[in-house]
Amino acid sequence: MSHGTSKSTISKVTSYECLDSRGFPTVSATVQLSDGTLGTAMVPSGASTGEYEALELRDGDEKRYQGKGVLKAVENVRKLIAPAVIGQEVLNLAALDRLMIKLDGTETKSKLGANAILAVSLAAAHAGANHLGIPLFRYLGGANARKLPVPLVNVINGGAHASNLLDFQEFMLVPHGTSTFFENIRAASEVFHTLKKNLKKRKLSIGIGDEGGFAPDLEGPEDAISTLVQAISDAGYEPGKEISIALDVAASEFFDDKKGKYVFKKSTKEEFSSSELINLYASWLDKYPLVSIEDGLDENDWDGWKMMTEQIGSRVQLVGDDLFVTNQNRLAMGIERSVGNAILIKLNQIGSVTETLETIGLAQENGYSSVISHRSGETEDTSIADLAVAVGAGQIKTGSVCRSERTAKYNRLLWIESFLDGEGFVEDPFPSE
Ligand code: 2PG
Ligand code: MG
Repeated sequence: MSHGTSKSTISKVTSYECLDSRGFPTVSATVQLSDGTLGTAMVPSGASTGEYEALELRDGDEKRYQGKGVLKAVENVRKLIAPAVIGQEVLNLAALDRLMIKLDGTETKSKLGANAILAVSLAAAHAGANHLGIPLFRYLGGANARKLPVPLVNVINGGAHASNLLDFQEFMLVPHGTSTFFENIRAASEVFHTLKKNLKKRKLSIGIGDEGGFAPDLEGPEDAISTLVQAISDAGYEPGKEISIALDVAASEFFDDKKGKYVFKKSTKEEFSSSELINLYASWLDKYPLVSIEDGLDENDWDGWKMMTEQIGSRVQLVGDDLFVTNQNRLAMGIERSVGNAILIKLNQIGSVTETLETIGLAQENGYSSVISHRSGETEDTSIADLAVAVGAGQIKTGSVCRSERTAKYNRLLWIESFLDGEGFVEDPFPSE
């Protein structure tokens, strides 16, 4: 049914260009309903984007924001999407998303822009929740949505997110030792501050990267990992039992197509084949409390991924980010080939709430874990915190415990936990025995 005039039909859609955490523009949209209810969202933006992501529409006009303006996407919301969705029922989010996908008509949302479509999709989800007077996590997840995620807290930044000598992009703390989000995030914060002291003692930089983690010139990935293990123990926690470590290698960023090798281009220029990198990871599994490796190999290295899954997939979570790009078809290819065992979920990689929920559903049906994720370019929008609880993902990756665009998500989770008033729970995804 469309073009009705019930209280929950869309009556107006507005959009504007706002700023993300790197100071570049991004799209915000507001959906208004016939009864006056509003819903607003802002979309994030990646730096180490996967080749197969939906298209983020940028103006390319060098006179504005160095070509990064999003006025075309904003105009697409106002001139093309708004007229199509006005009169639509907001509570049928799947139909609304499908309508926008059809209006776009391309595989990668390249006509309207995934940033334009997602802004409206997410704003509509908020409007629906607000119309019913319930929190977004309840709206998307139902009455029994109560599982709080374990956070993957990125405290050392490298790769495309920092101008230091680290080739790997993210070194994360995984506090999974308690049954509350509240205590787990405290553990991460205490280690973060201990790490800061330890880096200072070593006369290393305590300046931070794009996701709020430190960006010191450590000697390489293994130095970063052992530095984290040291900080965990120095803060009084037991590595592996209470706090473990996760990596986002973001290997596509340093895969050299011509050489067919992984090259540490920011540091030593060392070269690795897929199997050499896998051996390196395997050796770390023996030495360190490493529980999760994201994008350990390039997004097109399916054979390498297969080998990696066979060799270490039973010992560690292997997360596909650039590999799967939150896309059902890419994930289905992975499932078919038994590649990876977890998927990173980023709304803007696919460009609508409905498709994101469908991809999570496919992962869940096939025993793949889902890690809900921010982008390196973020805003104060906290929708992903609600999404994590709504689908009971069990894990969220949303940066360090500083910079407000990161802590906004943690604070929202703290709010959700307190709102649940004792009925929320954390399930340890990485029990130590
Ligand atoms: C990643 C993300 C988020 P970006 O690779 O997982 O941490 O980075 O948003 O730059 O793609
Ligand atoms: Mg990644």
